[in-house]
Amino acid sequence: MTEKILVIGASGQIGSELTMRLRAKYGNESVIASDIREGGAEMMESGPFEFLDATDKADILVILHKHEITTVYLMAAMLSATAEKHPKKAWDINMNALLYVLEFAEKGLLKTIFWPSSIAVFGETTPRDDTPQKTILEPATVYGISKLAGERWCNYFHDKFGVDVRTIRYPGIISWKTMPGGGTTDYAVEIFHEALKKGSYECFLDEKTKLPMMYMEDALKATLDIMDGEAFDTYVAYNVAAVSFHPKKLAKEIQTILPDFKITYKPDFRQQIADTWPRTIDDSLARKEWNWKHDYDTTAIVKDMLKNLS
Ligand code: AKB
Repeated sequence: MTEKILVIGASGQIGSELTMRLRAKYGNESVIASDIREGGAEMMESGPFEFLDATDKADILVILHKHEITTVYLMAAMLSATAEKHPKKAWDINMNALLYVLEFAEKGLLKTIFWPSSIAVFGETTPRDDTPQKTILEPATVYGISKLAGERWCNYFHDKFGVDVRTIRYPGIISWKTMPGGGTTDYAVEIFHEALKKGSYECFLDEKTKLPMMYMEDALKATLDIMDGEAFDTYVAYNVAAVSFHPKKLAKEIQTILPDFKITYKPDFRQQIADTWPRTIDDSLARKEWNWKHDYDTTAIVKDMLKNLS
């Protein structure tokens, strides 16, 4: 059977670039982008697009049938900072869409699902350095709770019904094509835009708040790699790591290219969220089991971001 892919949440930060990468790999007509809002011109013009509300079960089903979809990448989500403001809506978006596609896969309507989790599954009681694959999971945020519940549902459908669902726990993702929205790690994207536009940035996290981050190129590689090949015997929501830095370190890297760049700090409610997340991640299982390897270190990320945004 030829692969027919539906990306739900295709206009978002990761969804938009993932859609283009999948179209390059499987052909434009084989990858259907969908979202509640239009995406950028490149995505809208290069292949099929459907308006789709990820919480509308009936509509998802219509699109699965219409395009004879075999694989879903479920990228629609409300991220950590916004979810704290709209807990019920966040639960609805982050949970229901996942349960719908798992159920469709159980009924044999789908072959494979990619569903991303996040470092937000970890909490205050988790070891914050070299956070292990298997550890205490007591998230303090609505977003983290929904991601942890999602992981357990994926595991349940995998073990009980043989659903092929694959998951990685994304760290903060840094990219230049599409802005992120509503995340705690978003400062690491905003800072580049402001550095070039204004020469300064007021950071909403404290200077020493170290968090795991990854360049979009590496996030796309991890996503495509875990989806390549046969289904796994065991469901694992894999830790994947690339770099870890705090705002002061990122600012210093930017200053090597833009020496006049200035950063100030005004922590807000997102500081409390960041304080419960890991500083560094142990991703040795992903490296061993499916050869995960990142390419971009902090210096390379900064160079590439400033080059592309200039
Ligand atoms: C967020 O900050 O909410 C996200 C994430 C780490 O999942 N970028």
